[in-house]
Amino acid sequence: MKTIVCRLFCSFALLTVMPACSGAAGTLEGVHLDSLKLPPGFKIDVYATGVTDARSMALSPGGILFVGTREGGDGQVYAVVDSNKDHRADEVVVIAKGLTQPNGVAFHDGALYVAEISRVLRFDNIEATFRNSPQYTVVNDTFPTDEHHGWKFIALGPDGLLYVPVGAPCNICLRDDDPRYASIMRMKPDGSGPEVFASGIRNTVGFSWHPTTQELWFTDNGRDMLGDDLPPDELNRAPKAGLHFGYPYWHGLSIPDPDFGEGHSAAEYTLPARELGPHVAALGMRFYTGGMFPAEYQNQILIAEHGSWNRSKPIGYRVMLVKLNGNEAVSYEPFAEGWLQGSQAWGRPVDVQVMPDGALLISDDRANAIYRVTYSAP
Ligand SMILES: [Ca+2]
Ligand SMILES: [Ca+2]
Repeated sequence: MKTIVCRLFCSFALLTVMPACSGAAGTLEGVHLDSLKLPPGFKIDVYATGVTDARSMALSPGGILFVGTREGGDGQVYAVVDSNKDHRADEVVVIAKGLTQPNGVAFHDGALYVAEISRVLRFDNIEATFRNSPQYTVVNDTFPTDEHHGWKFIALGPDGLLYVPVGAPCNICLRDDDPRYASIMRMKPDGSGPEVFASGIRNTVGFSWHPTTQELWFTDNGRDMLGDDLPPDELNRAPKAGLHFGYPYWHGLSIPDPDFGEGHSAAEYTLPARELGPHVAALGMRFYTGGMFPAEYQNQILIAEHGSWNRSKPIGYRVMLVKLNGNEAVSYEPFAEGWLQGSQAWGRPVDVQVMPDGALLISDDRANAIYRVTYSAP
């Protein structure tokens, strides 16, 4: 593997195509910050550009942002580095390439974990080695190889286990020949002991654990081809192992699947904590745990919506805020929007990441950018 270092900002060689140093961030090619709307007091800026196919994010203790990709590049994983600590990236380093849809990234015990479709890799001591063609160890290569919903979000749970979802290899199908399909699995970080943690999940590409209850919350993408407004995407809560979340039999709170739902009822399944918009493609989600945003945001959920394709009028392409009252998800409202203009979207949010200073990063795999949202009282 060859390490490629791309110096993004303040590089004279790139000034002509990336005039980031001018401070006129709204004019960056393909990025239209001026069209983005957030609540009063919030500001959005560019953290990094040129991050081709920026997908899931994971932050190291030293502040290096690792970013996975799906299919828009060369199977690469990035380290995005803010060397001078001015809250804007100075370098985007390709630490690996040629991987198979390495969407998932997680940091644990000095190592970066990367999930391809069927393998989980570990790059040891990555903060010290990321510039020097780091080698990896394959910790598990036994996941299904299906490309359909095969790309993964991964994260370390409070139980010290690595959570690895396996999507349904289809739009809608029953694959009870292999209980790993349409599940969230978990295993020891060394790759041993994989087990199904939760089932009946079509395709989750974002999850996180509540900061105080330590319970897993996750997004799930609803099936396609049931019309513009059915079914909803979902925000789910899994307080324990062994729950079934409905797929392919049951969608949202109350929708039996036309092909698989007959003879089933809502009572058989763990229903979503909140129905999200139809076809919005709810992906990355995090609890806001920083100290910068107003107190009302504390421990609330921010969800990146990648945006619809299976709908006559597009929706999504935004970051939503879900407020909780205990375990009840009591509201669902736009937090950052404007990537969708009319029927055209210039950007597609994929993941969100709370930074140590309380700012929120948002990745975008269409504008190939990472944004930084800050707050100061108006
Ligand atoms: Ca910087
Ligand atoms: Ca469900």
